[in-house]
Amino acid sequence: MMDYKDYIKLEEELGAHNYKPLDVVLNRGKGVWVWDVDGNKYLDCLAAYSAINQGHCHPEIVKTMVEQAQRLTLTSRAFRNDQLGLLYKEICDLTNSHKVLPMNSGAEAVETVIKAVRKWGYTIKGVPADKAEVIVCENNFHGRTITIVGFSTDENSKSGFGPFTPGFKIIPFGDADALESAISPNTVAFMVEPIQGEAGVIIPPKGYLKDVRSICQKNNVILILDEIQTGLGRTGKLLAEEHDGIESDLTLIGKALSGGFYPVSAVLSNKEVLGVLNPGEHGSTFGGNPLACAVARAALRVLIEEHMIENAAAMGEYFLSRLLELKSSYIKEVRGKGLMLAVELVPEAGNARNFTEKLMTLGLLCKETHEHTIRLAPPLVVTREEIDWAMERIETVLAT
Ligand code: IF1
Repeated sequence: MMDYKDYIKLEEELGAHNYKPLDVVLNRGKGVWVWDVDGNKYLDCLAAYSAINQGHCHPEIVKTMVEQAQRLTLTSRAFRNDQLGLLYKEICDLTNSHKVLPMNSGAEAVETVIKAVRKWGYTIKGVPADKAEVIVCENNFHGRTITIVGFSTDENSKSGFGPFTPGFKIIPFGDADALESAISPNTVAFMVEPIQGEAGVIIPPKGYLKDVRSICQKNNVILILDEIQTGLGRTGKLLAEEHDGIESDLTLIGKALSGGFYPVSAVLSNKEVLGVLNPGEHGSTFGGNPLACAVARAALRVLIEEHMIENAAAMGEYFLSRLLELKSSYIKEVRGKGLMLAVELVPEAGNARNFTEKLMTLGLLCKETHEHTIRLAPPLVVTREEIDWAMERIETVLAT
C-alpha cells in the first residue's frame, strides 16, 4: 500500500516544481472538511483559492454533474446545446448583465476581456489601429499567461518569461487620481480587482471604486472588475462591487462558478462591449459546454438557495472580529471582507509558511501569501462552531 510519502515522492520526481504545496495528501472532502490518505481530518481555510465557496463535493452539484455527464458532455460551439442559454439567462438575471461569454479558466476570461476591450476601442471608441492601452494596478493578480504576467509587478511571476505583450500601463492600486492622470485618448479600459487577493487581501480606501467608476464613465474608458476571486459570495455579496454600490461595464467570474468541480469562467458585459465580437474572432473547444453549464447552473443555484452569501457576510464578520481580538505580538494587521481574510505578521515573526505548516499539524489548512501574510478563506458554508474550532488553532500558533 502507498504511504503519503510515496505520493509526495512521485509528484516530486515526475512533476514540474512550479508549486511548493504543504505535505498533506488529500483524498476526500465534504463541506468545509477534507481528509488525508491516513484519514486525518482538516478544516479547509483556503477553499481552493475560493473555487470551493459551496463546500467540497456539494451533493446537489455532484448529482447534476453525474446526470449531465451521462447525458451529454461536449458539443463544441459548432453546435448548440440545451444548457448554455439557460446558464446565460440565470447569470444575467442574477448579475444584471446583458451578455455573457463563457470560457474555462480565470486566465482565459482575462485574455478574453482584453481582446474584447481592444476590439471595442478600435471599432467603437475610434482608437487608431494597434494603439489601444489597458490600465492595470500594481500588485495585481489576474493569472499566468504570457500577456497577463507581462503586466504583473511580481518579479517571481514574471521574470524569465519575456518578451511580453505591449499595451498595458501600471498605476498604484487604491489611487483614483493616478487613474485619472494615466488615461490617454488611447485608453480603452481599466482592469482591477475590487480587493487584491494575491497581494494579501488589500482592501482599497473607501470610495475608491465609486471614484474609479465615475472617472471611467467621464473618459469613455471601460471598467473591468476581476471578480474571479472576490465574486460569487466570497466577500459577503454576490459581487464585491455591490459593497460600493457600483456596476462595472465588464465583470470576470470563474473559480466558484463551478463550485470547484470543473473549470468554468465567464465574461459578463453590457451589450456594447461583448457585442463587438463576431463569429470566428474568439472561442474555445470546451467553453460553454453542456457539462460546464449544467454544473455552473447548479453551483449558482445552491449558492443562492442555501443562503451561502448571507452566511459569508455573517460568518466573515464573526471571524474578523475574533481575529481582531487576538493579542499576539506576531500580528501586524488583520484584514478582511466577508470570508476573504488575512493576518499579516510582523517581520520578526518569521515566514508565514512556518505558521501554515504548524496549523496543518493542528488540522487547519490555509495558505501564506508572500512572506508575511496568512490568508484565511474557508468555504462559505462554515459555521460559528467551526470558526471557533479554527480560532483555537490560530490562537495556539500565534501565542507569544
Ligand atoms: C495559482 C492567488 C488566489 C485570481 C484573479 C484571475 C485568476 C486568479 C483575481 C486566474 C487566480 C489563483 C491562481 C492560483 C493562486 C490564486 C490566488 F494566490 F494568486 F491570489 F486565488 F488567491 N483573477 N488566482 O485570483 O484564474 O486561471 O487560475 O483560473 O496557483 O496560480 P485561473
